[in-house]
Amino acid sequence: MSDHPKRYTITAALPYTNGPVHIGHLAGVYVASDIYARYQRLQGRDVLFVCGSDEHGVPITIKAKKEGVSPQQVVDKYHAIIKKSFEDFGISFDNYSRTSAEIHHKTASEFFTKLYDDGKFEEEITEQLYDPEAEQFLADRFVVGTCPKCGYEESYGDQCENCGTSHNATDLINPKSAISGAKPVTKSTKHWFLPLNEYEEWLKDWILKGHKKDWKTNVYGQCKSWIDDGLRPRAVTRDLDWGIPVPLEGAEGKVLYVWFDAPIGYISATKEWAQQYNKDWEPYWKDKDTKLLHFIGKDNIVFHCIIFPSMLKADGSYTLPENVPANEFLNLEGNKISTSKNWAVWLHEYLQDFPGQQDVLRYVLTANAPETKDNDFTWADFQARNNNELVAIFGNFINRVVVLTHKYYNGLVPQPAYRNQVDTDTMEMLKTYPSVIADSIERYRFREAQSRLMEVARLGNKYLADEEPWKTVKTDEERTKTIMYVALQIAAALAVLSEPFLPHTSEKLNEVLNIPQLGDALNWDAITDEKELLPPGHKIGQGELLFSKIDDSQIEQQLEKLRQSKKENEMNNATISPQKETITFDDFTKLDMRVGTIISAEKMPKTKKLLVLKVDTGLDTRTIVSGIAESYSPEEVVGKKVTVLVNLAPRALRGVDSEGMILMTETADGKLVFLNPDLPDVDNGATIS
Ligand code: B3M
Ligand code: ZN
Repeated sequence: MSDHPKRYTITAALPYTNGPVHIGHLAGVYVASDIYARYQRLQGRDVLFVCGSDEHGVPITIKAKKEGVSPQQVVDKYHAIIKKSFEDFGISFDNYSRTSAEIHHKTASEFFTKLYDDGKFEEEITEQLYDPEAEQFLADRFVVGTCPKCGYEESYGDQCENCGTSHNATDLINPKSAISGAKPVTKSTKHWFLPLNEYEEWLKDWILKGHKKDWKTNVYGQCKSWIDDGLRPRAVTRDLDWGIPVPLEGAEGKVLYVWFDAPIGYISATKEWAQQYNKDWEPYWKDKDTKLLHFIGKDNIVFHCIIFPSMLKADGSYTLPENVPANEFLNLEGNKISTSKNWAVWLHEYLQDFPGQQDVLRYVLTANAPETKDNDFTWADFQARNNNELVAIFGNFINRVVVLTHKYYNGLVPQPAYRNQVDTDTMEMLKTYPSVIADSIERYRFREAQSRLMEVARLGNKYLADEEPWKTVKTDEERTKTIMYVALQIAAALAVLSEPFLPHTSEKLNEVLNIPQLGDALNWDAITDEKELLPPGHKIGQGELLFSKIDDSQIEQQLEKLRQSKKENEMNNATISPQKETITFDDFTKLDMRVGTIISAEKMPKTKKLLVLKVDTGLDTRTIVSGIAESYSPEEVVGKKVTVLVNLAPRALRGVDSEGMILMTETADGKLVFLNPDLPDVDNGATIS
């Protein structure tokens, strides 16, 4: 392994405090960062692992409005739930802070003031969107409209959820206020901007030409595309009454933009921790020999790779992130996880429904971690991985070793005799795992690392199955001792190596094997150095089952919960939209609708919703861009008969001219379906009237 920095500052994205934490957050950020932090601590390295609640920003004010309470009440409620569920789940933060804490307000204000005093901001009076009905300026999230880049009609003011582009609210086509629905007007207001354009060259050097090629391809790719698109000044203040007041005269009614203050939250959390333990916070952020790592989900990449580093650079005294190992998204039973649709597995509910089984969820989320692409969580897979892997392989091996050691030797590790080739090969193999697992973790490949860990349990199981101590015990006492000795060493190695992944299991296993009694000697390196992990004569503890089977009824209960959410959503969506304004017959006859057939289809690159179709309309073959990619795959639609509005003025979507529109309707659960003129003997080009 390469040499290591003096210390690690590991941050995990601060969860928004407008709802509890779900498995999507865990799989994207928290389990991975926790494995990494625990692993580095086990290696004896100086680690600081921080996180906290992100309590500002518009989503929280929206939630407060909806629930008829104050934003502070919203964040107090969810901060408590989130903090407790992280603790119960075993995420080993050194400090879990919150951005409404005084120390954070102070830290963020001072950060802003220093940049302001150093002349790092541009001050500008700009035209902002203002809701004349609600009489307030509209923050990004309060504006929805059509994305100028991909044509998605429900883009937020700051970012399009469809294509991921970040933009300014004034760039939206057909903007609408999310508060009143009113068409916003523009009104002038003064704000402070960080001129990202001035950091473009530096970012190019640092990320593109620098050593950041070892960043994950998804992260590097997003950064490159942002930089290549050209960066623009970015407002770091907002007209809003919830947040950290802008610490300047004449800035009343303005607060720091949430994405300006939130990442500073990592620094405040460090300061808070340092105060508590009487330490110096600065080396964790300013020493050259500190490795700063940000664990985040893919929707946060621009903020952690471009904007926050530019802020740190502007200050000048900070180190920059060494890596930003962002994950993709986790889906649930084939659908996107959604807080508003209650399509999620909530951590605090899981902990209630599966008491003592934190590690099962950790295991499954790591096994399916969306490291390089979006992935799916299903309850069937959860059950199978528990029953067939944790119980049948890991648990079974340990159980056999412990039971036999008690049965044959009263719980004492036996003195081994002659080692044959199988024993030597097995011990040699065991020795290789610490570095193999470490190597995967150091490269942020946690699913690979965990599957290597399971190989150790498999190695143990196979060894026992092949050597059959339950048979040799009748014929060869010495041989049996050797077998059990080797098996016990594998069990001890598992206790150590499983800690980053399955901390509760590791703790239990330590008790079962009575490892604390051995002192500090038993660590990661001891396995490689082939020290005796459990010396002859060591007395192990009492057996305890590490894992237990999860039965169908438990799974059924979870699936029923999801079905319930689906039903409730369908009921909420079932509202029938009112009839539109009356039109004349002439108006109707202006529509030229024809029967057509889709003859080819492909996904529009870099979008989730759009398919580019070639449609035979009977008149011609034309290109139509249709927003159906979440309902149909390209293969499914080829050959379908459809109804096409052919005389719609062409419009460009993502640079492709769309020459018409395919008529569709939506099912109760949100799937788009064709109005399919599936009649015999109707040819392409037939008119509909
Ligand atoms: N609160 C996370 C999110 O998108 C956002 C992260 C802040 S990290 C400084 O849920
Ligand atoms: Zn878009």
